[in-house]
Amino acid sequence: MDPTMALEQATRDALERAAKAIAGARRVVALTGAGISFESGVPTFRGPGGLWRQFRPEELANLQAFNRNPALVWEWYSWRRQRIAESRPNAGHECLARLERRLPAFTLVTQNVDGLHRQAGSARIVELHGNIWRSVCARRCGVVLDESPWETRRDPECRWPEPGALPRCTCGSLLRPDVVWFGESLDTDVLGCAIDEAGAADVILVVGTSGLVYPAAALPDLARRNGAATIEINVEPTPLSESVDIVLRGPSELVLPALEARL
Ligand code: BJW
Ligand code: ZN
Repeated sequence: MDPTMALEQATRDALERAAKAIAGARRVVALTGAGISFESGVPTFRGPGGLWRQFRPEELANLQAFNRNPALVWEWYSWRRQRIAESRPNAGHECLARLERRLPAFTLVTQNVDGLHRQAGSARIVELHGNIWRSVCARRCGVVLDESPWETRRDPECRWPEPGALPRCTCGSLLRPDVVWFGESLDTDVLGCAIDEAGAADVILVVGTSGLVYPAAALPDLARRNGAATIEINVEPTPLSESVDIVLRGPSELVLPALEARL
């Protein structure tokens, strides 16, 4: 079935306008959030079935929680890794990977830590909040352990211990997930790159994010103030919906292929 058939007439009109903006753009940025991975089976944070409905962020997604109870935090991240390992990129991820190959300059800025964009074939990716498959030394001695399912190179000194024990760095400190927790600063180079790309974009696609978490949530407005057309793809209204130029209301796994079909 043509994916557009499932979308409202209003969305179909907006799709035409969005496709026109993208086709005329030199530089396109996509900012993605948890919603793009929902159909792949990766839970979002907020909303029905979201992680924050089942778990309290302050008990799991901050440094104080890790220092207080690293075993609990690692248990949660290991469970999430398992969920992600069982998931596959969906039509939305695949579509963005194709847009990167097709458009003159396309950058993917993601808040997601699941690695599904890379698995789908995207290459030019800015991971704002880190990656769940990487661990780093909690004392920041520089050691990084990459356990992505597709990563074959391993640091032989630094690996997961017996079940029940916590992973340790070669320096003796604990390893922690290489993700950005609340209250932690984003990597300066990573954030700088996202700001440069958003500031230079002619079009920014904002896909599957609640637009509540900063500084990521400020990127669409930054792009708009620098002259970009702003397009939101989401199943629900968000605080960003009011200020974007085009709203495409629907699931990204349907809307993105429908948009691509019009390019
Ligand atoms: C679909 C769909 C489908 C579903 N198709 N759509 C300025 C103002 C106010 C506060 C701050 C500010 N600057 C900084 C702050 C503090 C804080 C913050 O933003 N707080 C707000 C919550 C108020 N920010 C920080 O602390 C950041 N650090 C920082 O700025 O450092 C400097 C500083 C420090 C201290 C003080 C001040 C400045 C760090 C933020 C780190 C966020 N970390 C997390 C966890 C990552 C690790 C992990 O995964 O465990 O990142 S929190 C969580 O939220 C995760 C996500 O990346 C992030 C965003 O969530 P996202 O992706 O938007 O998901 P959801 O679930 O919220 O939304 C899903 C959406 O999809 C929904 O809209 C659905 O409708 C939609 N959807 N199915 C399309 N099929
Ligand atoms: Zn170390």
